[in-house]
Amino acid sequence: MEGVFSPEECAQTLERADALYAQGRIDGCFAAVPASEAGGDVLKTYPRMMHPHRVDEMFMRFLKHPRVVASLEQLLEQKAVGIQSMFYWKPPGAKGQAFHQDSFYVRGEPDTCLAAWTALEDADQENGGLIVCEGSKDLPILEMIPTDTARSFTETAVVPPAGATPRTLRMKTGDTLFFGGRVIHGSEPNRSRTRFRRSLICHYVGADTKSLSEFYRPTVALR
Ligand SMILES: O=C(O)CCC(=O)C(=O)O
Repeated sequence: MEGVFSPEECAQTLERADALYAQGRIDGCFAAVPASEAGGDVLKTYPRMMHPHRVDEMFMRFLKHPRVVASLEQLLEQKAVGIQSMFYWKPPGAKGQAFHQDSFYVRGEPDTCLAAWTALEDADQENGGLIVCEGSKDLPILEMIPTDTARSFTETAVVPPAGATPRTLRMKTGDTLFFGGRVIHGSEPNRSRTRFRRSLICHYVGADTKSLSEFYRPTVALR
């Protein structure tokens, strides 16, 4: 969906991320390692922020973004609750994230997991934009096997079965992709020399969810 976040909202998110990052570390959210101690791993210097909505009012507000919530509820055909926010810097040279299904981690019962992946700046093949496998949304949860950690900061991956076709998306600043928890997705390294690929990634489940991995609690009411 194009332009879910306005240019001002994208800029505001980047500004808040900068302000949190300036603190160096926030327990339960991130801990940055100075470049001089990171052994060349830029993701140690720019680690993703986990659950920034738990420590920052603006991230909480954007987890509840009215246009996101309206789309989620249309897709889910019920009320949704927020379970996760993440902010990715993905600086030049950063590794990607191997193919996976979010439902593998979320373990919702019933399984209604939906992601809202918002580009805070243009994302494409060069800077490690999101890759989704078309034809994968109704697959069962697949086995995870060890993967190439030279290209992925995560260590395990699913192998897309026949009929699941990887496609790299081109997303403009403010665009949001909504996708279900069974969709196989991931990304390649950021091969740009200059461009970050900053994104806000939030996860939701239907309000009728009975059980869920503990990592995603407490859930957040969206209205
Ligand atoms: O943004 C990426 O590179 C991958 C993000 C992702 O796979 C996820 O949030 O589950």
